Amino acid sequence: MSARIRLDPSVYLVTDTQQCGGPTGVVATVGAAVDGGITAVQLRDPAASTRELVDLGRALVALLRPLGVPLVVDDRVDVALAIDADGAHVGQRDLDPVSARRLLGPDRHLGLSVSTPEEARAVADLPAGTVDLLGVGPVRPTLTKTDARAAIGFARLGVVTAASAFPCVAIGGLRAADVAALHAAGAAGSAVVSAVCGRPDPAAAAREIARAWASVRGGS
Ligand code: TZP
Repeated sequence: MSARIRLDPSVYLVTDTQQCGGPTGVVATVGAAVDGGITAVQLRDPAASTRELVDLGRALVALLRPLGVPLVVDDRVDVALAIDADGAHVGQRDLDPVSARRLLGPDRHLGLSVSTPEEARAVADLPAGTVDLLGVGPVRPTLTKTDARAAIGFARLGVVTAASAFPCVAIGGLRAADVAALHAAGAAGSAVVSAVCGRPDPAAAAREIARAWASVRGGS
């Protein structure tokens, strides 16, 4: 029986080392955001060296594991395994999800980025248990990811979530005020970078998003 970790994607923080002012700032931001109520963290730093990513990842595992907040690593399945993270997230141009699952084993989380209903439907053809969560976006234009695809908007987000057999976390230019629209479009959560990273009060920024999700979910 698989003991795959449970990841609540409702308030999903994706880290940006530059926006946080460096690796120490990432750890401080994540710590504050946990106080604010984030439910999952993705370590993302495409510009970091492997060693820098491993060092930052280990610091985040040390912070988050005792608090029970899952950490996944963007793109780098090798780093996720090296630091004993809770999982990984891959994009359409990264390691394919079947290979990622083979490396991760059955118990870690695996997310996959999609932007179209076709990509969302294709996930259903993968072997059972390959992917746990889809990241859908960018919903709005974003300055955070320089090579992001064109923004899909909220209506198209709804089409993608309807085509998906998996929970979907929306990403791209999202703020607390978007949560009701995301929920209405079938998203299970919002993944945010600049709404929390680099904010003067990341705990308050995270809390605003967490409260918005609690409210649309009926206070749960
Ligand atoms: N993938 C699609 S958009 C994006 C990623 C990693 C960046 C989202 O950043 P922000 O600052 O929340 O728009």
